[in-house]
Amino acid sequence: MLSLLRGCALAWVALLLLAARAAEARSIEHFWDIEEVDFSLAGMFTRKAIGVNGQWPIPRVEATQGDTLVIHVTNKLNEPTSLHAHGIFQNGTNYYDGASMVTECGIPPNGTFTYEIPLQQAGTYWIHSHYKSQTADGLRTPLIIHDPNEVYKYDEEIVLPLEDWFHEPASVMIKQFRNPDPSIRFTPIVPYGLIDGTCINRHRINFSPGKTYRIRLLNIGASFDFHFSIEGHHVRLIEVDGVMVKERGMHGVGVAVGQRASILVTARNTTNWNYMFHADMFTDLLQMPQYNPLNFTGTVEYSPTALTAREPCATWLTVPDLDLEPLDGEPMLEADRQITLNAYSGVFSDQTFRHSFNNYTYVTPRVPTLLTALSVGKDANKSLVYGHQTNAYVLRHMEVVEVTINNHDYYSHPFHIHGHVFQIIEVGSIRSQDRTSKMAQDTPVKRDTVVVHGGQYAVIRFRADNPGVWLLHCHIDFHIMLGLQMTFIEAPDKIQQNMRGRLPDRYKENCIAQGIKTTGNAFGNQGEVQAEEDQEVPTPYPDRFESYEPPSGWKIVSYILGGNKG
Ligand SMILES: *[C@@H]1O[C@H](CO)[C@@H](O)[C@H](O)[C@H]1NC(C)=O
Ligand SMILES: *[C@@H]1O[C@H](CO)[C@@H](O)[C@H](O)[C@H]1NC(C)=O
Ligand SMILES: *[C@@H]1O[C@H](CO)[C@@H](O)[C@H](O)[C@H]1NC(C)=O
Ligand SMILES: *[C@@H]1O[C@H](CO)[C@@H](O)[C@H](O)[C@H]1NC(C)=O
Ligand SMILES: *[C@@H]1O[C@H](CO)[C@@H](O)[C@H](O)[C@H]1NC(C)=O
Ligand SMILES: *[C@@H]1O[C@H](CO)[C@@H](O)[C@H](O)[C@H]1NC(C)=O
Ligand SMILES: [Cu+2]
Repeated sequence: MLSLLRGCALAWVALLLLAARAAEARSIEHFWDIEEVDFSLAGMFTRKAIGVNGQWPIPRVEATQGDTLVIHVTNKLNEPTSLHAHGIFQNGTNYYDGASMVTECGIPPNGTFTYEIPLQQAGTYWIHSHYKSQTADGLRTPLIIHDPNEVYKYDEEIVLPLEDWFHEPASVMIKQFRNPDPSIRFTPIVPYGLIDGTCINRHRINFSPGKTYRIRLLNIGASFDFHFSIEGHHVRLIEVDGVMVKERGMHGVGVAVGQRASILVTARNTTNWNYMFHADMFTDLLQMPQYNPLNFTGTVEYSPTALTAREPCATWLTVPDLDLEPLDGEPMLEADRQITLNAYSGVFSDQTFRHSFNNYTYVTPRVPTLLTALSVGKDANKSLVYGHQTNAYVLRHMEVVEVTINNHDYYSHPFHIHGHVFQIIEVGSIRSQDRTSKMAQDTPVKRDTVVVHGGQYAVIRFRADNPGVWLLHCHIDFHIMLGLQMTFIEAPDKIQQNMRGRLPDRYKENCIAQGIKTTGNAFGNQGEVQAEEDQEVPTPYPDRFESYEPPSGWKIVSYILGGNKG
């Protein structure tokens, strides 16, 4: 009785504290010197990583919903940099979205910039560079935003950032991936699997008997999918990409690059045994099936002296997006407008291998797209002022946009949108021989990153309720670099009304320091971009495009993963 009373009293105190905290709206301030550091992986090999204040991995950022995250950046690299808060809506603060040459010019070497990001959402997010492939070289860390009124009950929280880590810097690998010769392009690359900068097999998760843990899984890597499970334990999925969902029992959870998931796991009641956790990595790029997946295991430790029980469970399941329901119960949106994006890859006219949407391979404009939208007046409504190669679509304020993404490649792509979550409406196959498809329920799940497997399509919908310039791209770093990216210009009239004259300090100075124009179309000129201006841009070679039919000898990871094929 006494302990029950004390329990209640404690709960009340906690509630009062939380209420006080929510009202406070704190500012979470960080000072980040972004610089290269030597990172030595378990004494095995050392290479440069892009770290912060001399450290890698970069310490994670924690905040509470309602806080403002303030990061003062000094760029100590010898190239530009930027920071993107992945999954954060940046509603009214598009200029802090961090997409280099899209929403800002990038922070030049020796330059500074302060991001001031209102955190209106709660959940599991991350921060990473959006300049070239600096994410792959390590400029990435989780951003955990606590909800003062958390719906699910748990005792403790464990954050597991899963990441692939390579022998070579990304710039070297990208040269390889651009090679038109498939035998060079697909030379196997075998990455390490890390959690928070340590090898997965050295990682220990400590469990106390009977406690319930919220494990936040984040794939903050550059390229590969992870599948996480714990032997001898069931997991309950409660969050995907910051969206709370109705609890769903699972054997394990898959997270593709850019995706996050929270699971609840209740520990066993005794400390007699330890268990293994799996973080298996599915490596689409590997031509050697015997290495796929790369099976990584670590330890769930109840007691340092206990032996490890084995209860293998060999099934890999992706997250069944179409069966999930968001807790907010938002009904399926009715589409006002349809856009189809065909993802193709192949050798382009410049003799490099590239990715494309509708045959446009993304090439960064000479003027950041947001500055074009702000400076060209009524022309901001015309998609061609943003250039051909940004693949820009101008959206009307508040319209519901339906995007069908057809993946004509034979490997999967995790597609990510900025400034929004989208409902996942339908997933299916575009192969003529198996026209399967599956529709969402009345209240479709919302995410910011959806996996579309090779030869499959996904239909997504979102409301254009966030004026700004937002990218949609594959989150595989190497695919962004090869052009799998496009642009939404959402409500240009509202962008001009809301953001003109509100650009932060040093925003334009950072452009001028790099000789980047701050007005005009994608080339800094007047009016729509003419074909001549875009001349040097690569176009597809009709006869050298790849398709979703894989070369013989390939083992398709998508089939193993199952996707909607169950
Ligand atoms: C940055 O500043 C350092 C020290 O002041 C200087 O040595 C270096 O040349 C500068 N680099 C650039 C790119 O301006
Ligand atoms: C642990 O013990 C509690 C209370 O005896 C029981 O309710 C619970 O089901 C047990 N949990 C497991 C995982 O065995
Ligand atoms: C990983 O485990 C699966 C299932 O046991 C197996 O088929 C696969 O070959 C393993 N991968 C490696 C690289 O050993
Ligand atoms: C084009 O601009 C007008 C006002 O200048 C606006 O009413 C209209 O909605 C715009 N169209 C789009 C697609 O934004
Ligand atoms: C942005 O803010 C507006 C006005 O407060 C709101 O109507 C809209 O839903 C918000 N959009 C997003 C994506 O947060
Ligand atoms: C893209 O180019 C390929 C090869 O030229 C062609 O087969 C395909 O129809 C084109 N797709 C679109 C959407 O234009
Ligand atoms: Cu991709």
